[in-house]
Amino acid sequence: MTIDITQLNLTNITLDLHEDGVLVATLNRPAKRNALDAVTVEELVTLFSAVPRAGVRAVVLAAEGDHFCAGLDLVEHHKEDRRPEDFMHLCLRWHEAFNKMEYGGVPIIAALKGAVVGGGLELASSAHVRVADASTYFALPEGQRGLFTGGGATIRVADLVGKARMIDMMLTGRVYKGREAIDIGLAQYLVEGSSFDVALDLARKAAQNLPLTNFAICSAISHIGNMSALDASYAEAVVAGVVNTQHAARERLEAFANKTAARVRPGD
Ligand code: 1HE
Repeated sequence: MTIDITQLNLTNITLDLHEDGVLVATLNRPAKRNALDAVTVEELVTLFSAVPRAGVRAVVLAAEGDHFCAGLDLVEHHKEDRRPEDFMHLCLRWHEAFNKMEYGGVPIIAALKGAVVGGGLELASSAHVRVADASTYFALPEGQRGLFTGGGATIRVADLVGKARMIDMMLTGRVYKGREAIDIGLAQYLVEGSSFDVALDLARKAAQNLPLTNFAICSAISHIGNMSALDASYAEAVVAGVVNTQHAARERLEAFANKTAARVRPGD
């Protein structure tokens, strides 16, 4: 059964489904710098549980206001005065949402700006492609707040930048931006204008790939990364067996064979 994604009843995330199957999902609590309260985390679970079953070809994850996301809602956390088990269960919901993103099989392109900090960086690192602009900066201020990461940074941020850089970010509050942030792997693109425009372009490109191919790119690579080399090579062969023989690819292969398909060329 295909889900009508536009029928989801969300308050903190707005949805705009384009005709080409690109879904623009926008964090919409700019007055709170898009901090992730428990409600927003549930909405992320709902959204990214539905996306793979809604015919969505690619997602742009964007944000209202000047900041992508200020991480955990610290005011809610303070007010709730949570017990260890309460916070552990909350973290499991963050993981539910972010695993749905990373392993869901639908390309997610994050349009970053301003603060991408703490849980905001955990959210961004669950997307498949990150686009930063001149205003974007990255940090893990948990160390200074008396907290620890709980939304997957020990897995995904460490994977992007390496363990030593992540530990330094947390111990010293180091902030990365601009070219340096790209060079260490926090984002793949640094743009002069709007990160949203470039993210949308990239999503449109990705949306033209066959869905089964995108499914493999946006789930198998992550799953295979969790395996031993022996199991990984087996899993890769099985995935390629399915993807590389899909009927829908025949047209593209024929176009290459009869020389009508675009050739791979370096860009400008
Ligand atoms: C918030 C939050 C928040 C802003 N939770 N309410 N995250 C942090 O340590 C980042 C904390 N936030 C900041 O450092 C700054 O707010 C920003 C750099 C993001 C933006 O600065 P600015 O000057 O534009 O805004 P502001 O004046 O600090 O905040 C504006 C409002 O947003 C204000 O609310 P108001 O009702 O008083 O107007 C702030 O309280 C609210 N706000 N950030 C709640 N984070 C699963 S574990 C994950 C662990 C973490 O993520 S630790 C959190 C790290």
